[in-house]
Amino acid sequence: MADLQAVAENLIKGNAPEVKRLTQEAVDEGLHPGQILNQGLIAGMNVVGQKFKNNEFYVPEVLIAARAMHSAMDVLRPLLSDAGVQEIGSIAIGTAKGDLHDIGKNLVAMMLEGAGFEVIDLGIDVGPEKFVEVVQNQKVDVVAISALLTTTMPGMKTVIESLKSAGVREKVKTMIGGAPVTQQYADEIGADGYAPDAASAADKAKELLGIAG
Ligand code: B1M
Repeated sequence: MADLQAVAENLIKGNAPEVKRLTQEAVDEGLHPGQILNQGLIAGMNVVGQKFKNNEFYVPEVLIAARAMHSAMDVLRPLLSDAGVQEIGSIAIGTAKGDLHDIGKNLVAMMLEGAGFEVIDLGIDVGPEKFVEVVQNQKVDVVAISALLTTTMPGMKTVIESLKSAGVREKVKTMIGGAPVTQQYADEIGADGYAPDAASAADKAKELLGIAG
């Protein structure tokens, strides 16, 4: 039987082939991809984060765990997308300038895809000009910015200001998130929305666009 705890445990150990195999097994047994994501992969990654914080893990262990997570996401990504219906809106997402963390951003992107959004992933270390450019040149309903460092959070404000300067602020909704980000910060910088985790990010994006359910 699919064992999501084993998924989490192997992810913490950085055993990529086993994480991928167990993820595939869980999928084959019919578990919902969102459940595998939350109770297996995210649960494991949270422990990794905690261990990193407590200096029990160092950068290499964290990177190896992140690689295991990515390999399992190759299995889950298409299924999360399939769980969605027709695209309900378009979201440009990126990690703030100077910020190289992308695990949370990628999870948010996948949940958004799973909820039925078209996701334009701008990657990591995304400067304001890149956000402005995509809003000017493509159909974008929401600009979503992730930051994991207190030092890169101000970059989110710069994006919003740059959208204003370029005259496209009113064309889009903006939402932000990431471990150090709060609703209060979102209010302070004039972001339209904040979400604490990947699942609620999808709900928030729908709410911002007035999409029910
Ligand atoms: Co870094 N790192 N890191 N790191 N790293 C943190 C963030 C840190 C809290 C660790 C610590 O010290 N306790 C700390 C930040 C301190 C601070 O500013 N407050 C830190 C630091 C200091 C650094 C470096 C400066 C370390 C150094 O070099 N001395 C350096 C900076 C590099 C840079 O960005 N310029 C650095 C580097 C790295 C690695 C490269 C080794 C690696 C990143 C690998 C990668 O992403 N590809 C890494 C990692 C993995 C972490 C921790 C351990 C885990 C982050 C993670 O992936 N969490 C992290 C410690 C921690 O979080 N406890 C840490 C799992 C992920 C699922 O959660 O990203 O929070 P998270 O995403 C969640 C929510 O936040 C939310 O949904 C996600 C899923 O539920 N969310 C959104 C995220 N984005 C959202 C956007 C939304 C809505 C919700 O709307 C748009």
